[in-house]
Amino acid sequence: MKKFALLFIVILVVSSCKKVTPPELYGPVPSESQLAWHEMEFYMFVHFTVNTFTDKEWGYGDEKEAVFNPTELDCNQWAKVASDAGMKGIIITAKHHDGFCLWPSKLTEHSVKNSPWKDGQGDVIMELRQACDEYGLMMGVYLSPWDRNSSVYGTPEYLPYYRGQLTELLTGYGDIFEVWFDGANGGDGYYGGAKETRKIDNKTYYDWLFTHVIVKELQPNAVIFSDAGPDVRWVGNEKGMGSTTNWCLLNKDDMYPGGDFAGMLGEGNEDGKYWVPAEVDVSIRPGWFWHESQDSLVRSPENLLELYYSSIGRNSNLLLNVPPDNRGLLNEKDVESLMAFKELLDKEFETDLAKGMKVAASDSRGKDFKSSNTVDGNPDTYWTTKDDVTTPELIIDLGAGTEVNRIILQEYIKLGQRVQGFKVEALVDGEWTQLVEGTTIGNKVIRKFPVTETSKIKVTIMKSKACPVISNIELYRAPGE
Ligand code: FUL
Repeated sequence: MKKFALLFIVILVVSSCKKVTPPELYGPVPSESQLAWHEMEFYMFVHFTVNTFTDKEWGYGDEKEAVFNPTELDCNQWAKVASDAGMKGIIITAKHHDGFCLWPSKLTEHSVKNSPWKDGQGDVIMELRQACDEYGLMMGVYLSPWDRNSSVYGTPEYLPYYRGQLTELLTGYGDIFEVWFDGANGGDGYYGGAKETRKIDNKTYYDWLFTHVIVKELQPNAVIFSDAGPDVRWVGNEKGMGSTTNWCLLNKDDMYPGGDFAGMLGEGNEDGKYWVPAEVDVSIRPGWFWHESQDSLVRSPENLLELYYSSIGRNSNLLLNVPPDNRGLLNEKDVESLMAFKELLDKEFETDLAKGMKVAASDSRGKDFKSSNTVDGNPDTYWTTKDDVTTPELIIDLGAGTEVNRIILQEYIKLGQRVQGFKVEALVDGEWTQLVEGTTIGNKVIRKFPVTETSKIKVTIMKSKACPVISNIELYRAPGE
């Protein structure tokens, strides 16, 4: 009998020491550079070129270099504003469709080197690099594939030119976090004086795969953006609207920049073969470039907050364009609005009411994966269940009755995007009342609901491709009703 008891104790000890393993990866997962990109969340787009001085959105390509003459250009001001607004980087139009280069490219005369600005000795990209370093921001570059200035655009000769410019940017200016390839391609232009329409085949002309190899070789940590990835995809609109169902997954094999896919880019593909999350690009003004006539049309702080919810709150990153004016400064109107927006944002998410609260779950995989990991403020810990459990629920005990009206949910995306449906309820007068219902979560969703006083919040995963893996839940009482 004693022997049996001993054996039983040994089995008990051995089994309790046996390490419970994390769930297997499910489907495509993000690369290291994509994970770093997800953490960037919010960054600035800077549209700046000859258009800033000619009052155009698309320069024809015949603009004289002499028009580029900012009187007070100050990249430190751009970087300070970006940083004060809570942004983590700046992506600049090193060359827009007009072909004018903001750096002294050796491959063309159409650049700052022939402008009066700093007597042709200036380099906007270098100044931005230094400013980004000063303010702890990442830097990214936009290099328009379409070049309305180049005489060789539309011929095979253009490709070495384009790639040569890309190489200058990716070798001369430190670490680049994102390389932005625009889908707008081909049409009429100056083309070295030819002044004609040149159409290219978006699918074949640029031989994108080869260009991607160059980027990966020169900047292994950078992500590549285009309509079709390969690392980050366009959200499919320029209105600031992420999709409420938003898979970080995409079947991109037959896709290319400038193709006719906008309609499906918002949602991505539930069964996508690649991890290609969405980025929302939108301007703080009606245009992408500065126009004096639009100084009165800058988005309000409240509108910027709505953009935050419809992008970052929908599992996307937000690339907000703030174009410098013809002095080379972010305009007072834009700065004022951005700073007021940041104040609103800070008030919105002032105190996380779920942090450190007691949590109970219908299932857990073991102590390393316990439900309280969702409220520990540590992005590296998570709650998950046994493999065969895909619809668990979790209850956060807020103690006393507490007013709440916002919830943040995050999956631990290193193990893949899994959740297909969820709901959030509150215990009100002894009954569970539904606050929110949703489909995907992914890296992050933020949802609003009417102010509700409750002592308990229940999150139910209604449908998941595999056992859900939730890293973070936050609750807030934002100002207002
Ligand atoms: C578009 C361009 O044509 C616009 O000028 C702007 O740069 C926007 C971000 O992308 O395709």
